[in-house]
Amino acid sequence: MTQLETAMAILMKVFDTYAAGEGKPDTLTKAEAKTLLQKELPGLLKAAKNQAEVEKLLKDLDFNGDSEIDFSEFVVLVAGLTCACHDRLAKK
Ligand SMILES: [Ca+2]
Ligand SMILES: [Ca+2]
Repeated sequence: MTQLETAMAILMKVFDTYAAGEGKPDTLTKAEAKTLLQKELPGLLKAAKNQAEVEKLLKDLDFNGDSEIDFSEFVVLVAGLTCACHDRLAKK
């Protein structure tokens, strides 16, 4: 696989691993989403000032309002963070 294909496969694997924890196997409940953020994006959680900000982030991610994060909603988060990091690196 190419590097980008590998990156996409990892993205799917990470999501599936955490989504399988409880409830539906193809979506993240709030608890699953929090675990994913804690384990995979600790820097983002550190950047959030408090618990309320984390809650708001999770709520904002849930575009269709079903209280779960599906893969497309998760990808929006990753894409947004990737853009933010890329902008920062590009400016250096
Ligand atoms: Ca689940
Ligand atoms: Ca949702």
